[in-house]
Amino acid sequence: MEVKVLEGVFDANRKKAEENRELFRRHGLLAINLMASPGAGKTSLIERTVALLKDRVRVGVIEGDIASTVDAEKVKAHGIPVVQINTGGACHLDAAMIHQALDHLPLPELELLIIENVGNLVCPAEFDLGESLKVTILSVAEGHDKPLKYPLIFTQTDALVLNKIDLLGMSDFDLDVLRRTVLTMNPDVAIFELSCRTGQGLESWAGWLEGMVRRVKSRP
Ligand SMILES: Nc1nc2c(ncn2[C@@H]2O[C@H](COP(=O)(O)OP(=O)(O)OP(=O)(O)O)[C@@H](O)[C@H]2O)c(=O)[nH]1
Ligand SMILES: [Mg+2]
Repeated sequence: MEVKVLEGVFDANRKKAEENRELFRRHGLLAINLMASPGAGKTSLIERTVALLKDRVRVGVIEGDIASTVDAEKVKAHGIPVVQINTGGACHLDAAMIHQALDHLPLPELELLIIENVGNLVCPAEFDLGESLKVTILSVAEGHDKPLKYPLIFTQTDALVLNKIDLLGMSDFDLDVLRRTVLTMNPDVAIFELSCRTGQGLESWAGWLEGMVRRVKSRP
């Protein structure tokens, strides 16, 4: 019985996600589902990315949190459209929440939509939002063993951002082990090593993202 209930939940989510995907396709919009543990640097990466791209790419953001508008306020200060979703306890965003939030964004004016998921390496991986790309952040402070412990999110992700590389000398984080582990699980993943604190590596990430936006826009 429990299994059937869960299947129903995933099935309903899949249908809504397809509706979102079609909406993004119709508007020529690249939608990113940004996932990571609490504190890995999702909001910091959004702020840095917006600052780098906002003169060239029209960006909108959906902020997902269990509670508060802290992150939405930080991003709003950059002068772009932002919608806050408070899940009220749920540990992830789902496609229906995104569908509702999209009513409050000027979709025809946007080229890139960044969705900050709830901080968690487990539940967000289970729910398709209709996104064009999944991007996962791992920060140096969390340790290089996380892909082995939370394989689904690292196996599915299109890009992995390794954040907080400014802390490399202060921890036992092994970049080679991390790269080898992730590439064994997910050989096509794009890996970016950067620091939202110092700015190192951000140009390369932003350039890749802008290329993805242009690619989606040029699709017939
Ligand atoms: N040293 C260092 N600190 C960073 C870096 N990026 C972010 N931080 C800090 O890490 C903390 C958490 O960053 P956030 O961007 O709020 O992380 P988040 O993933 O959005 O967190 P939640 O939304 O709570 O899940 C903040 O104090 C940031 O200033 C980095 O590259 N290096
Ligand atoms: Mg955040």
